[in-house]
Parts: sequence; structure tokens; C-alpha cells
Amino acid sequence: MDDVLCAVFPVGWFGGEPPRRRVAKVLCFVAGATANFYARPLEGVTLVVDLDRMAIVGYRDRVAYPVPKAEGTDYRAGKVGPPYTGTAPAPGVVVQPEGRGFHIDGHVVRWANWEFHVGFDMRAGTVISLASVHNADAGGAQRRQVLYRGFVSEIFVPYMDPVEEWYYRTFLDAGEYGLGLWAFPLQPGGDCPANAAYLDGYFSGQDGNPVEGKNMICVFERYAGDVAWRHTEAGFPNQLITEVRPDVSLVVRMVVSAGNYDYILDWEFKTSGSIKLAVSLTGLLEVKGTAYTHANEVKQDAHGTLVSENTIAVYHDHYVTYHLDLDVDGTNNSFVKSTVTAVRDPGGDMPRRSYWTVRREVAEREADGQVDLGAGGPPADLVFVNPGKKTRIGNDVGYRIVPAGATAASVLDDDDFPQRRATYCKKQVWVTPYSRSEKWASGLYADQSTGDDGLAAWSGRNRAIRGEDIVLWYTVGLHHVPCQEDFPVMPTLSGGLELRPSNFFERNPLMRTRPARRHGQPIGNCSCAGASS
Ligand SMILES: *[C@@H]1O[C@H](CO)[C@@H](O)[C@H](O)[C@H]1NC(C)=O
Ligand SMILES: [Cu+2]
Repeated sequence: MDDVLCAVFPVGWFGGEPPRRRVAKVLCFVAGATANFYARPLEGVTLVVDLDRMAIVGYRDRVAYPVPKAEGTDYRAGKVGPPYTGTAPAPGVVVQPEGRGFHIDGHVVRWANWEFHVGFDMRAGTVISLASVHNADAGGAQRRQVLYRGFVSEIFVPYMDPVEEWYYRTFLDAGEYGLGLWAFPLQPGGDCPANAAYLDGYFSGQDGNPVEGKNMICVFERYAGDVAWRHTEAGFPNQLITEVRPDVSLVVRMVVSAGNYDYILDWEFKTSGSIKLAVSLTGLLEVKGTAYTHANEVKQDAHGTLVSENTIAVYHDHYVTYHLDLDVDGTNNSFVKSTVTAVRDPGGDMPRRSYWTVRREVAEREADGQVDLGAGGPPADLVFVNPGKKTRIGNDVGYRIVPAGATAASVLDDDDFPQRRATYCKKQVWVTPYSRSEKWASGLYADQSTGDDGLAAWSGRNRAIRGEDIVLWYTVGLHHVPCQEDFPVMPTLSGGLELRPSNFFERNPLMRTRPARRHGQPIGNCSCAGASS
């Protein structure tokens, strides 16, 4: 019994009256010789605990499968066999010879043309607020608002196995557990580079006393070796003009270890005016014990991939939903959808048979603010504009929403119970008028919720959203069909979105950035100077 560990699983809601008792299920695992106890489930044994009475009110021992072997499941250094042979990547470290370029004043971060506040919340984790960007071309110290407040509102992870031990595994990681409660101290040099600064997080413990979480958030400048913009001009005789600007950005990072899974949640501020939101999934798969030991034996009822003997990694989704209260140059904003529309036979005597143009539509009501990025037709250009602010030549100032992969939407039936509790996962984009009570996409009280509160219910009121203080809800979605490389720990898989200025500035705000300077850093035995290839 010393090797057995148990974990708490929410029961969800599967019809009938809203539940009166607060209950949770408890499932157990065998650690033994491995730290990866999730890989060794005691499949078929389920306990039900009444959380008010703190009593076991149900116990079931239904099926018996072999506990998967411990061998090959551990992920700790020294437990995974010898390293690869061959040339190892050379050690590297980020060096900033003149120190950091950003300043942290309390919780306000100032860097390049950006200023914003970083907060910590038990449920949401990192909260970015009052993000504003400096408008260099306007002269003086003019700051312009971009984001009033942004945070991860929910992470919904429904598993796709309908059997007794699995049907209810439809996690709402923020609402049922708390992303901030699942953040742990970041490891310098691994989670964040050597040049990072760290922020602590404070929250109330179960007894009401304050708890300090050390190094919950890190802030660092990223020198990725990428290019922000460049051009080589070879058109002049006897002259080659090359201008390159290195891409440097500021990252605010938190890692959430939600039981078996790890989410790396990044806010990346770019001098171009973009804010990139990235989520990287890694950690351990949630697996099911099985009698199968070879793919030849596996039947349709597996509901997942055999990733090791007696081990099925069950199909599931990840939906990371951001609440982004944009204030593009002020609170008066509209949501504009531009659809790429093909036109045939332009006529006249030109030889072209077709071209495309853009059909622009301003969303009037919440129903117009719901967008399924995968549904038929060409991709839309989605922009938050301020109809009261124009560039000098008259375009509406705006910020574009650019999906960066991972745009899966839920395919569950509308009347399936987990789907009712997270209805919003059918569409990636929702736009609602600001309301201080509308923060949590799955409703204020998510545990055992019935779906009557939440983003889809609010949006169903179909309020006006044109020329209002409006909020963008964006869901990064992945259907996860596991493979053997995801075992015993999956390599990071990323998705996200970019909030990118669109007629917000008068011109490319990077024009004033300086070319890279060469520092007297050691560059090994590379004779880069004057080298040609
Ligand atoms: C937003 O701006 C538009 C265009 O200037 C204006 O007509 C509208 O009244 C403004 N809305 C609010 C709420 O101020
Ligand atoms: Cu997954």
C-alpha cells in the first residue's frame, strides 16, 4: 500500500437536478519504482468521496487489468538510460552584457515601447492588464491602450472514452482546480533562460491564510536569432544594400502543472506592437489500463492509442480559452470580419478569369461575434477596431486576431453533458460586451456545473457589440490523438494566437529600431568575420 497514490477527479454533471452534494471521485495508481504513477493506473477501482462530510460514500471494483510495468515510464534524469551517442548540442546561455532591458516596478513591467501590469490569480494564473504601447511616430510620450485585461479563463479537457471509469473525465482545469493553484516554482535555466527575472504569487490557502508561491512567473527578453524585418537591394549597379533588424521580444511565462499535464503559458510582447499568446502542452498522458499488449489485439473499444504494453493513451481534447478585454486606443471598439471572397469573370477585355476581394462586415450583435474558424469558406480577417480613431490617412485603427495553429473545435453533440458545460468550445471566437461578472467561460461555479452559466449563455442574450467596450474570447483547441512519442512524457506541442496591429500605427513601428550591435562576446573558434560560404 505504500506504493499506492490516489488523485481527485471532478464528477461533472450528467443530467437531472443540479447536484446538492459536493462529491469527487478518487482514482488510484501504483508508483513503485517510477515517479510516473499516472502510467500505472489501478484500472477499475473507483471511490466516491462526499467533500462536505469528508467520507467515502461509494466504492467500486469493476474490472481487473494488469497494472502496466514501471520500466520505461520514469522521466527523471538518471532513470531514462544513457544519453544519445553522436554530437551533443553545445551548451548555450543567453548573455546580456549591459544587463536587462526591462524594468519591473512593483508589478508594472516597462520594456521598449510596452508597459503593462502582471498579476497572479488562483483561478486564472497570470493576469496581464493595462497593456499600452508607445507611439513613437506621434512624438512625445503618447501611450496608447491595447489590452485592458487578459487571462486564461478556462482549460477544458474532455476525454473520449465512455466507459464507467472514464466518461466523467471532462476537466475544467481553471474552474474545477485553479491554474494559479497549479503553478509551481519555475526552474531557472530550464523553464526560463538565465536572463529571466521572477515574480512571486500570493493566494489564500484552504484555511484562509495567505500562501506565498515563489517564482511563479518569469519575465525575460527573448533573442531567438530571428529576423524582425529585412531587405537586401541588389537592383543598384555596383552596390548592395542590406538592412536587417533582429527580432527581440519580452516574454511573461507561467507553467501550470495540472495533475498529469503541464501547460507553458506565454505572453510575448513584440516591439512591432504584437502580443503573442502561446500555450505549449507537455507532461504525462492520462492512460488507461488494458489487457492489450500489442496493436494487433486492439479493438475499436480502445478509445485511444496503445503506447506501451497494457497502456492505452485515451483520445482527448484541449481547449484553452482566453478572456481578452481589448481596448484598442480606448474602450469604444467594434469587431470587423473581413471575408476573402472570390470573384469570377471580372469582365472587360482583361485575360484574368478570377480574383479575390475582401467583404467587410461590422458585427452588430453578439451572434455576429461568434466565429467558427474551421467552418466552410475562406479564412476571415478578424479585427478589433476603434471606430472613433483613425490614422492620418483615414483608416480605422485596429488590432488583428491571427490564429497560430491549434484551431480545433469540439465535435461532441450539443446535448452531451460535458458539451453543455463548455458550450463555447464549438467556436473559437466570441465577442461580448464587457460585463464585470463575465470572466469565467465555463461559469462562475464550474465544479458540478450544469451549463446554465457561462460564455454561450451570456452571448445568447445577443447584446449590441458595435462601438462598445467589447471583450474577445479566443479558444486554442487541439484534438489529441496520442502516439508512442507522447509516452512517457510528451514533447511540447504549441498553439496560440497573435494580436497584431492593423492600421494602429502610421507605419511599421520597427523602422526606428537599431541594427544589431556586435559585442565582444566569445564566439568560440568560429572565424565569422570576413567568412563567406
Ligand atoms: C464610438 O465611436 C463612434 C464613432 O466615432 C461613435 O459614433 C459612437 O457614439 C461611439 N460610442 C461610444 C459608446 O462612445
Ligand atoms: Cu493531450
